[in-house]
Amino acid sequence: MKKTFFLLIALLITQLIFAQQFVPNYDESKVPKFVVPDPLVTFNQKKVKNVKDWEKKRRPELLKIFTQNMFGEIPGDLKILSVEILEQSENAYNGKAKRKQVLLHFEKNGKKLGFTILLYLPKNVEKAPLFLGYNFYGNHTVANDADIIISDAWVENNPSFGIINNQLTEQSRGVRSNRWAIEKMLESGIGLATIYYGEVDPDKNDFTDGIHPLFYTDDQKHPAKNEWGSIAAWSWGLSRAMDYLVTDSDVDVSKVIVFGHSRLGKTSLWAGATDQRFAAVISNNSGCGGAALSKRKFGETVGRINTAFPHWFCDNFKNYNNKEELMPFDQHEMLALIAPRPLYVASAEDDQWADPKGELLGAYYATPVFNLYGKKGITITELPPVNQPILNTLAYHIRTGKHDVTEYDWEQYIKWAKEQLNIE
Ligand code: GTR
Repeated sequence: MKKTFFLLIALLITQLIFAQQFVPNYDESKVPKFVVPDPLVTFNQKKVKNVKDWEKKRRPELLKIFTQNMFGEIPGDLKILSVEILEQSENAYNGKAKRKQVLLHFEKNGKKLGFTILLYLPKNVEKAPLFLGYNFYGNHTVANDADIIISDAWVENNPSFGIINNQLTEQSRGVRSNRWAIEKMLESGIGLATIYYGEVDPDKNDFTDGIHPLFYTDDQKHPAKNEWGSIAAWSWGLSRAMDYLVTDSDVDVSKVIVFGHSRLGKTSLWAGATDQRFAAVISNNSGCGGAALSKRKFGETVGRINTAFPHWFCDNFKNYNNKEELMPFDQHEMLALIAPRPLYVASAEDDQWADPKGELLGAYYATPVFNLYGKKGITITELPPVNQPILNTLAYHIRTGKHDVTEYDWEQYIKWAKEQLNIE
């Protein structure tokens, strides 16, 4: 009895400490003073003077530090075993598109995994530029299209989409069509390739499913401290999708724009940083661990994200829980890894959790690297007026509204992508 009482008290105290630690700060005057690491000075204090220094010295050391301390190393190589065209049609999306559903098979150490890419390609374009991005609730949620195959992978329950028992059903067909301006893309001569992220790695703190176990040796149950979390696994999946796309004669592989929202925006940034075949990158409301500077500790923080989602990053990243000031890097340097390729960072006014100002500053402090290549970036340190995009190579906007992907966002992305990648 006494023991239970003390245990309860201990539990209460731990919870209180936890709650206090993670009260998010939304007050600009309480943002701590911090030093922004200079992307153009190496860890040995050598000034990066030109593109060569950047590409030969600084970029590789930054890529390494993000890999080892944040997203995690991929423990080996794995190529597509086989490609299976599950379905295709010359007459999809009210006759405006070709559709393909392509299943990629993988196998390693006797274990298997497969994920399906849904492609809509504009009919009147011989080799189409593409937006490539993950969806949160299955390919069949992105359009009201009866022919999209429903995934049987694990999914987070969402009763408002009719998702119970962690299973996708017919009920959720088209429920996320508002987040994908497919019509607008097709009219602009750009296609869409999308994948349900849960097929690559289910979004839960469980490393016995998804892609991770294919790389385990013996009775391993978890990646090592410096090895990949789920975000690196998802971005690995985008690179494997790219491996397929380069073989698809309907696609212009020099114009694949990797896109993602929120956790999947963190993913698109990491995919763009690690795989230079992506011609451009879009981060929609990616926030903490994405485009926002961690050292500001505004909204979601490193400690909070690593506690709520312990599987997203590698375990080494937890060393910086509530110790952002000790980080020898910050998110602007991840954005800089994408230079000189076009990069769009987008925020939403009511999405303070993702720290819009921190996202703007991420772009601002990445800009010197873009400038090194003669490309324009972001030169302001105060948020611009809402709905007034800055469409440079490194682009930024803050729109009205909440954490979401809207028609407005897509209008900007399409306009910018067309300009940046010379899409007719
Ligand atoms: C939130 C998380 C954010 C963001 C978001 C999302 O709960 O704290 O970092 O990733 O989820 O992915 O929708």
